[in-house]
Amino acid sequence: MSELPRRALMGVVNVTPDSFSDGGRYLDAAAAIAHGHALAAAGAAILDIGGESTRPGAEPVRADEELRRVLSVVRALAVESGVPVSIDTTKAAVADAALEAGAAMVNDVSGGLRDAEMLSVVGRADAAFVAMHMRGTPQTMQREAHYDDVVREVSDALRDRVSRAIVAGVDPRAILADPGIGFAKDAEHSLALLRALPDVAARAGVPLLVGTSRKSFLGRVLGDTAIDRDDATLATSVWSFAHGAAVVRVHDVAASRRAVDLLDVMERAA
Ligand code: PMM
Repeated sequence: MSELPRRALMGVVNVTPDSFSDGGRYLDAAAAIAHGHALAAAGAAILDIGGESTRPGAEPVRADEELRRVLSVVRALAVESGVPVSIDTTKAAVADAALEAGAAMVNDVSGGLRDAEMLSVVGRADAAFVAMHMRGTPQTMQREAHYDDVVREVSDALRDRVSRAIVAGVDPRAILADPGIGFAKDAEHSLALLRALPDVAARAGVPLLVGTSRKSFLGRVLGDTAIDRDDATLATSVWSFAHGAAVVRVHDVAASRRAVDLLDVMERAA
């Protein structure tokens, strides 16, 4: 996958019992595959399949269990969905098997830092790579949300992750950087990064992927943690594309697709 589509929506397929918004809904492979088809039909340009929750405090999953959850889903959707499949993992062994099964992209929330083999696996397969920023692990990350200048520190860390990927043989045109909204960031950090997306992209040196979908900061910044997070996600999807993001990762693809199509029409009219 060397060409990334413009303003692509990445649809989330979590094959986990414990993801924060949809844990347990698609744990069965047939349900996950059906959900992937529905997201592709709703306008997802990429399907992101994950078998390990990254919610704060989530229990780690062994590679064999992660593979048991995702591999048949990756294989089926890579062949049948008509859109590229991404594997959301920090483990090189899982990435390797998923790429072998037809995935075209690896989405690594550790940006290639957690597993020393990850970047060479991606490079060898000539796959696309999402380098996300986080600190620590899902167990420890909330304690590490301390920055003097969150935009500069996250952007510089992303640039470093991108450089490492290029050195390891990943095609620079197939790399996306992701500021990692909510990962070792409090609500103010997440807002600051969203406001500065063009700066983050310029400093990171590659196009951005942004993931705000259903995250808790949406309620926190509005002072109401009981809000409908899918509604709030729409505003951030449109904002992210309007400020230069190449890919936005969402659970409710149909709603974001309509909002982003409207953004395109409004921009053309202008
Ligand atoms: N967020 C989650 C999982 N994977 N990957 C990237 N690149 N960016 C994100 O923001 C991101 C991610 C957590 O959300 P989920 O548990 O609902 O999938």
